[in-house]
Amino acid sequence: MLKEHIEKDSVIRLISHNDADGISAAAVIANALKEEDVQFHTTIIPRLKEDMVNQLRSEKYDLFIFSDMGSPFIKEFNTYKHDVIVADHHQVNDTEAESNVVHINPHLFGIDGSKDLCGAGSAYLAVRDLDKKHLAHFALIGAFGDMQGQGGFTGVNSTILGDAMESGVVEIHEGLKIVSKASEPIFKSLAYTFSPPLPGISGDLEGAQEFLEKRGLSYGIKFTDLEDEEKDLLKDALIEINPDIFGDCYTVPKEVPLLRDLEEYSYILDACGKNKKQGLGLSIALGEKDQALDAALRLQRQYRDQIVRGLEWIKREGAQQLNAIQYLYSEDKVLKSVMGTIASIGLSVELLDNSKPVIGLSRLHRDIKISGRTTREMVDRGVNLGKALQDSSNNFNGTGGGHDIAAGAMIPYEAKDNFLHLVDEMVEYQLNND
Ligand SMILES: [Mn+2]
Repeated sequence: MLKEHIEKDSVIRLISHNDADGISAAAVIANALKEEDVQFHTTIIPRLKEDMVNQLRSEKYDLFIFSDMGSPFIKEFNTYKHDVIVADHHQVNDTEAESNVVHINPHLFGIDGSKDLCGAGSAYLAVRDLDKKHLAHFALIGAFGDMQGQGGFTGVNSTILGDAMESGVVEIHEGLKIVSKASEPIFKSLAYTFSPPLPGISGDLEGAQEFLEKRGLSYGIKFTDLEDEEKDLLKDALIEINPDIFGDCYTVPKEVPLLRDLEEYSYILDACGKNKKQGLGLSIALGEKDQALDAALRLQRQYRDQIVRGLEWIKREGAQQLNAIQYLYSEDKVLKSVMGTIASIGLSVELLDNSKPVIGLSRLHRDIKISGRTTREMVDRGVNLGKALQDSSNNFNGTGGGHDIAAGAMIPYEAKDNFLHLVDEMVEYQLNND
């Protein structure tokens, strides 16, 4: 379908999600279309809602592409007069796509969309056979953004890694998996490394400084400026905290240093999205450098400070406990903006109890935005947050869904306490009935 539209010189409408995965998904498609000299119009949004689906219906484009979103709306797209491609990886319903709709989603093939293929990966599959294997790294950046690559790539992701290696765009080498090795003083590199988590150091600037001082390492210089002996000393000390800190690093050799590491690239896109500068993220992925990169770096610094502030808050206040879940609630502007992220990191650096899913709540006027996160172990024990948040939010006229391990919802403010209790009951039920 895409090939036909490219040949017909169609004008294409691209709609994607505003997180690192969604921006990477847009980057795959936009780069592919740019290379084919196709005209397209991209919009990156926080979530796809029914009113937008209905409003797009009347726009005059030949083809719509939805990436990292769209699967819940196949029924609506079936009634569009246009052609539609949906490249998503979130949970699906049972509506089958009509002939005007191409639906790419790992769940349709029994593949786990929370670990084996991300939205950018689905988008990559849409363009892969148009001779676009050199764009495979964007699929992997999306996977990192979706927390899918951290323990090594599996499933379709590893097939895509194969494409990236084969086309020479990505290289793998062993090293310390700490961030900003060449751009920040070492104590910040350590404190801003959230994956793999370094308990006592990740998100803790003072903890990171103490750790380095105790070992006689200067904390104020960059990792790349350390002597080889010091690097070895640091490596051994970090491996004692978390052996995963040393391992495969994935790089794009042709990229500028700031964007060379795939995982760090995903953090830059994440920082752009979280600060409502998704256009900046996409333009970087389309090749803008200089001022665009400076602006992105500023956003990243600011975003990391916000995460550290959020983690300090969790350390100070802890989470509110229910039977089967725990929750975080804040009306603070900064904390609200990083709620989902600090919920994930709080679990991984063990600031939060790993045996209970965490529900982060951020008040937005009359609504509450919910971010739910849990661990792979809890999913194996039966927890499905996507289902719990979908069913419980629907019960209070809200909307929700996502993955078993990470999900989101929006509910009216008044429903907050009842909603939390319902989610608590549902998770308890999932655990007892698996
Ligand atoms: Mn995604």
